[in-house]
Amino acid sequence: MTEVTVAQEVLHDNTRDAKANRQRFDEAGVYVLNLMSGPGAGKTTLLERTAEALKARLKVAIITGDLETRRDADRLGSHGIPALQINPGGACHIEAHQIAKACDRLELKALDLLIIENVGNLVCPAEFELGEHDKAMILSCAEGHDKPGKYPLMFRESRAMLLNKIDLLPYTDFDLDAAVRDARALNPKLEVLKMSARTGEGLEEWFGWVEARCQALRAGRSS
Ligand SMILES: Nc1nc2c(ncn2[C@@H]2O[C@H](COP(=O)(O)OP(=O)(O)OP(=O)(O)O)[C@@H](O)[C@H]2O)c(=O)[nH]1
Ligand SMILES: [Mg+2]
Repeated sequence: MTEVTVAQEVLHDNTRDAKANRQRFDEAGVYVLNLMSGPGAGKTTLLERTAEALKARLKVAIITGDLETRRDADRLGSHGIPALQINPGGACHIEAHQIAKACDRLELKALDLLIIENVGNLVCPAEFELGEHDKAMILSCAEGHDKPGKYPLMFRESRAMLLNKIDLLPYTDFDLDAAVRDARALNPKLEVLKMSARTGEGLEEWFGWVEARCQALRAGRSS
């Protein structure tokens, strides 16, 4: 069997598992967001702040993919929400069957919002559907504005691009307008939110975005 055939079969199985996950999420009425980025763009930091801000209004849980440690799950769990860790076994992304297994440990029906923090990687996570309602990605101002053209799939697949670490703009040569222009050239519908998970700038708009997506699912307007 060739390498190409094996890769196609893996993707085929993943798509089947993702469909089953999606059915389960819809039956439970929980909105599921797959958050992706390169390593260190600020996923866990943003999710810590998101959990703090939304937990009084929404029942939130987070599943995080960490290759080697429990650090992210420990950080997230310290905010009083269920935070489960998936160790993707050396792979550079989370797969749908791993989400299914993690969900066996959650009471999905009791949740409003489930966020998946994918493995830090700008390429592979975008190739694997998890059954989520939306994908969002973080591009941080410390990574370079050339990333949309270099790693196009994640920008194409995402509903929203979160431009994080804007507090660092004065210290970098990051060109915000160029990043947005190049990302929207790949995905004209891409929603863009600018923020700093450190200073809190822009976070209210992000919290509002997440709440609005949860409400849209409840109202049957998730697509
Ligand atoms: N200056 C600044 N630093 C930030 C911001 N958001 C996150 N950081 C810092 O960036 C580093 C990485 O943040 P994490 O939240 O761990 O990033 P991550 O995307 O979860 O990382 P991985 O899970 O390893 O891919 C930490 O030192 C954070 O404190 C921000 O908005 N501004
Ligand atoms: Mg993290």
